[in-house]
Amino acid sequence: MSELFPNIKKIKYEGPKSKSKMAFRYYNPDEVVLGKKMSEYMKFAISYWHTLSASGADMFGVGTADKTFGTTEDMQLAYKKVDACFEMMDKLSIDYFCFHDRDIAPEGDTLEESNKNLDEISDYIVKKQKESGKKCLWGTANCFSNPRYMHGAGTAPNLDVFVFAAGQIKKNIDISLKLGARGLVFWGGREGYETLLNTEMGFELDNLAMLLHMAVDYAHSKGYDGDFYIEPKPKEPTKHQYDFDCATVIAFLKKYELDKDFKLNVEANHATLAGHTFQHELRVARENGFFGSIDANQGDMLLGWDTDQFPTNLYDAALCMYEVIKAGGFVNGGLNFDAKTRRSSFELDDLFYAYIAGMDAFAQGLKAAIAITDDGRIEDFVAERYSSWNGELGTKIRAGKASLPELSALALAMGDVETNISGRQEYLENILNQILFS
Ligand code: XUL
Ligand code: CO
Repeated sequence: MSELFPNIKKIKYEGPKSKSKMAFRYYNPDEVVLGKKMSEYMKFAISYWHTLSASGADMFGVGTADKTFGTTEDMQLAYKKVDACFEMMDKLSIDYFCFHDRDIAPEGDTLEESNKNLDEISDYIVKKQKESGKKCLWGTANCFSNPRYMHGAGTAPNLDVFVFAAGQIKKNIDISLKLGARGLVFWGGREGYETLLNTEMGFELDNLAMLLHMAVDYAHSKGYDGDFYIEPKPKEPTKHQYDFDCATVIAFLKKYELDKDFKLNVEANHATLAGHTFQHELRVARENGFFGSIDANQGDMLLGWDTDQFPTNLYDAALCMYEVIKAGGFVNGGLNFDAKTRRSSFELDDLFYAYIAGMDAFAQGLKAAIAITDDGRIEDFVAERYSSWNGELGTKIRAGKASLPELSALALAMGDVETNISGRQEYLENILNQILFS
């Protein structure tokens, strides 16, 4: 079969001193880190939609990148995209891909027709998976692009829309399972509101929860024992999205007794849109036992929208990988590059430069995260900061065995707090710089 990226050879690890334009300088798939090959630790994934479909179109102009791969006929193009995806995975040493149903096969005039397209293309993907050993990290149903979802899908006021979404999600579960996915993602791009003047918020949230329960029940009935993820995002396209951030989603999952089934898929640019750092969102997920998977990208802090850039910020990559390590690494999840090249980076080669940049940044991030623990100064400082709790009284309070009157008596005897110690933020930031750049 002829190559779709004939200019690109398989990208090799050549080390930091390499002068090659297309080489990994830090990502060495076979290097063993934390007891695993780097490729197994990172579990990088291609995002099918941005990589094979996004053309660089924006609100002010049509696409700049040609992703027709020599054909414009819908189904032929769908086959070509599969070929392109598998060629890229091979050339970049990426083992996983993530997809929406509508990325891999065109939507037909009816649900039945769309499902038939999915059956046909997924047969071909399974064949390519068997030949290559490549895997599906997660699948998701696109219940936001088609105009029928203008008011939402699981939260639509129109019952027919809810029913259609349920049908689409059922099929997506079938296809995801067929491709061996270990994750099912739910991102509610239009599950929210534009104005409360026309919205029954509680009614909509009840319905969304019901839809998710049905999805879990159905997947389990098919023998699925992988993860379910909600991917939080505060806004865009909807003004206010119900899956605002990790804390909001956790409260929703607990309220509707979905917390045993769902984890979180945390995306960097969604965190910053919610006014949080990426590390904050990962920490909230981890501390509450909801850490699952990651959409690795970055935003532009001067812009207020989701730019989905390839991640190259080493601080963020390091602090992200620090949280991943502390969470015990990925189980069913991984690092999906939910990222697209800039509109002006329109050549197909740019896709490779972008993935190499993201993978190298995360490889550096992983090494830096390990170095933070090995260095010890930051973690020792944190341990010392809380050391006043190590004695008998602290242990008693944390065990829930102290009372307010008892502590009041101690406070009265104390008179006032006599000592406090500095948080030493600047000292710690300097250490982080040393670790990252020395
Ligand atoms: C949108 C986004 C989605 C989800 C899957 O901002 O991140 O691509 O990852 O629907
Ligand atoms: Co995403």
